[in-house]
Amino acid sequence: MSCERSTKHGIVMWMSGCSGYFECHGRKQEVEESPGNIRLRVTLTFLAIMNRLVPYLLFSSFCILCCPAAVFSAQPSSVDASNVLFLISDDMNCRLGCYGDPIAKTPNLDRLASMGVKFDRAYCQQPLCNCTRSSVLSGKYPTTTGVLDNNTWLVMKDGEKILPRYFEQHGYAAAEFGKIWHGANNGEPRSAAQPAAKGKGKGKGRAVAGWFTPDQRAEQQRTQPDYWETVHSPYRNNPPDPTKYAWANEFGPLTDDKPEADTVIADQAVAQLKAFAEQKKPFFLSVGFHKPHVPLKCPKEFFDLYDAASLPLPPDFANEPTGPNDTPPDELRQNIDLFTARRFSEDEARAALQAYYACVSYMDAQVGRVLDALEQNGLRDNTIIVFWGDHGWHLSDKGMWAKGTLFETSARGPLIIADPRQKTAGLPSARTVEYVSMFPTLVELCGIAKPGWLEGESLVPLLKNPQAEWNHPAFTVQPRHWFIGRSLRNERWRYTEWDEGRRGNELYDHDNDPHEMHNLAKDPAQKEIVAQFQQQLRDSRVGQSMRRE
Ligand SMILES: [Ca+2]
Repeated sequence: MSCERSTKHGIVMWMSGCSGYFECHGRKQEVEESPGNIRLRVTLTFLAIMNRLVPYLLFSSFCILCCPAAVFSAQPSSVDASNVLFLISDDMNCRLGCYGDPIAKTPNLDRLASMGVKFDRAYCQQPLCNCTRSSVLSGKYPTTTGVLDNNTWLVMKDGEKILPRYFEQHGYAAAEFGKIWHGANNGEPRSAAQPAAKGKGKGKGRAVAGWFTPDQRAEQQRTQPDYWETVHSPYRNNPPDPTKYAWANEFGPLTDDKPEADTVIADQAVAQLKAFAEQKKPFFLSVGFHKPHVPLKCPKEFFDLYDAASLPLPPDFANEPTGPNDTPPDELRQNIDLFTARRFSEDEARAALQAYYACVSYMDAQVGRVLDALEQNGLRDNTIIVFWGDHGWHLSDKGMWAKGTLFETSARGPLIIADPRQKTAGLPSARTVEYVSMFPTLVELCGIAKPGWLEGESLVPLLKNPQAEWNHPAFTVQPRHWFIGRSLRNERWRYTEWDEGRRGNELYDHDNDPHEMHNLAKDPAQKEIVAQFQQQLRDSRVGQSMRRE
């Protein structure tokens, strides 16, 4: 099909820069961008115009005529000429060849890992598209942005910039293809973001039905404490409606020759790299792939890489959401992505695993095309490459096919940073790092001043020495209804509290229990370490913000 299939799950998703899915799926009226809407924003600095007046005369004139505000708001600065290639995958966990998975066929991500530092313990700050992307792009924790679900806007304070816009402000050309954001969200400054609860959106960051500002969410929490009892949100732990997710449950090889969205996105990125090479100007290129997000469909050749019947199931496999002993009930969530609100068999799980791996390999192939284009255009030696999945994903472990839990599989994701100037290519780092650190890392690598609102720690010391001393745990949060689950991860332990402990806590020893099958929070032998983590969590930035009275 597919025109219908492509339109529904491919191009529309790509158009919106959003999976359009779950809480916004199917609302075509909410789509803000149009196909082929290449979001190229070029800001020429005064310095660049003077230095390269002749070759850029025509292009500068075009920009001045078409985008006077952007041109004149540019703030020339001293810019290191390092380019940035920012690659994102959607709903990808660490089942990759370079992360030690014996099944996954990911030659291109393996190649990228050999070019840089692979972070083996990298964690998103909230395992849900809108929240983790808003965190990375703003440089703030979700408990600071207040973006804690898939229908809340990121609203930056006036004067603050999201990551690619900050690079533009410092003389970079920027372009974005595919799913960078979730939905129409794009990090408008407060003065420009005026979303309303009702009305059709036209222009990003403005009125779109069903979306709210963080301030509006806070008001709802105060005045409508039973709001999530009546508004559908599986991530806030409302019962799922199976009829809404039939499209997500479909998986298998594509049966037509229509290009998948990620193929088109890679095409655009390849063309843009060629254009950037000809411009000879620093660039920040963001490329967001959709796979392996559901529906798990891709060309048959990628399914042929895997034999479903021989795929092993995880040791904590279960036929429906099932936690270890004493799991706080809020930790588990119902499945909606696959096997919506029903049990599944081992054979069904193996078939879905094959589809997941196939989509990973398909996306890997698109990454390979972009890496090849970087090489072919002579940009490899002066381009920093970042690859990250927006969060992890359960693959039948604990009976879930989902993100949105605070278990390791959901909170952990791939992160690879390749800086050609470093001498650490191919080395792994075992330190616990956070996705919110990407913003401060990139500005430091590129010689740009670190803005004051960033909350993450720069990873540059670990790029220089992946085994350097590092005393920063990783924090991940996930709300249920109006309360928040908060989790702390260091190199050995994961400690989690729901509603500041009122609704239970969890402690897992990863040295002895890598699949988190034994909750030790109530083990008398761990009393001291629980108290230590409890204090550390509550003293942290995510523990101090959005506290309940
Ligand atoms: Ca995602």
